[in-house]
Amino acid sequence: MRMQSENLDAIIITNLKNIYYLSAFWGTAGTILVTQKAQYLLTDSRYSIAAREAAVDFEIVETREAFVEIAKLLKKEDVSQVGFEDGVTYAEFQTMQHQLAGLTLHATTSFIETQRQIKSPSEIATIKKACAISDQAFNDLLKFVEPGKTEIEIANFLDFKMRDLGASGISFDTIVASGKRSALPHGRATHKPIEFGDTVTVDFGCYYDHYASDMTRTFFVGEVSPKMQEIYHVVQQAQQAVTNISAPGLTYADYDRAARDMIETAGYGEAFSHGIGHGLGLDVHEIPYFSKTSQECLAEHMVITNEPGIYLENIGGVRIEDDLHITSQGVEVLTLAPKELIVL
Ligand SMILES: [Mn+2]
Repeated sequence: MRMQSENLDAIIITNLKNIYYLSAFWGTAGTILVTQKAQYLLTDSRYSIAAREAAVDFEIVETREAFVEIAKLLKKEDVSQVGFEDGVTYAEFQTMQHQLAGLTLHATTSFIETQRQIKSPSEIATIKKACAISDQAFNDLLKFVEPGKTEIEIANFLDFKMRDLGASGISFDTIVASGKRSALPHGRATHKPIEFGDTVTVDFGCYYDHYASDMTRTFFVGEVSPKMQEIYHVVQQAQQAVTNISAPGLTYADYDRAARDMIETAGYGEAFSHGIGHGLGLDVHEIPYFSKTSQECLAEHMVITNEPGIYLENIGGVRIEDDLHITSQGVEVLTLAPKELIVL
């Protein structure tokens, strides 16, 4: 951990996904304390057996008052500078200040999330399974969609299908936006029925063994207008350009620009209104987040999304999103569902 470089004698980890990342313990209550000498996982009686089984490198402390115990543990060591995660609630911060009075508390940002950006081989294997489930659900969806089915029925089909295939749940509320509603980048599924000639954008993902997938596909029902066909091909080419250029060392700005340049050249710059993507792992949205100006660089074994889109109000929208694994040689595309223009 980065404790030494940040001059911390100890750090308190409260984010449950960071706790899982460090200890392999998954629960709804837990706190990790790491000092220069030892590492502890504090949790209550509901979880102590599970914690002992999973978090084999941690000393398990059973308590309902983690910060009271942390104060006792820290008193035994010569500790003065204590880090905590800046995502704590205000109430947790107040408890911490009260129970750890006398110690100097330092808020840290993305302390563990920074490490989480670089995935291990087993994390990548798990994300691949989550992606394969999404791929299969999409392929099955193409046989299910027909005029008359509502957006909510389509969303529910994807959600149930992913669970059927072994997912523990969905990684976010499934987006289904059809017809003119496809111009809403994050249109929530409604009772609107699919009509002949509709564009349909689905953005969905699942959790498999705690790791997320996130994929978007746009397809057409019955027929596709020349305009929608045009923007589909612009997005498809822009999305492919990003995948082609991806490799360790590429700046976040260039990652974004690869798609944005093509979309601007085609005359739709204004209609690509969001970022090109984000990191993916235990959280469906995690660092890195790509900005148009960041000079930070892609690194080997990041898992990120590539999701350009064009949204034309009162006409429709297209987004195509893949999950990418950055490799030493370039990129491995993890979501493999078809991307050619599909008219059902
Ligand atoms: Mn996404």
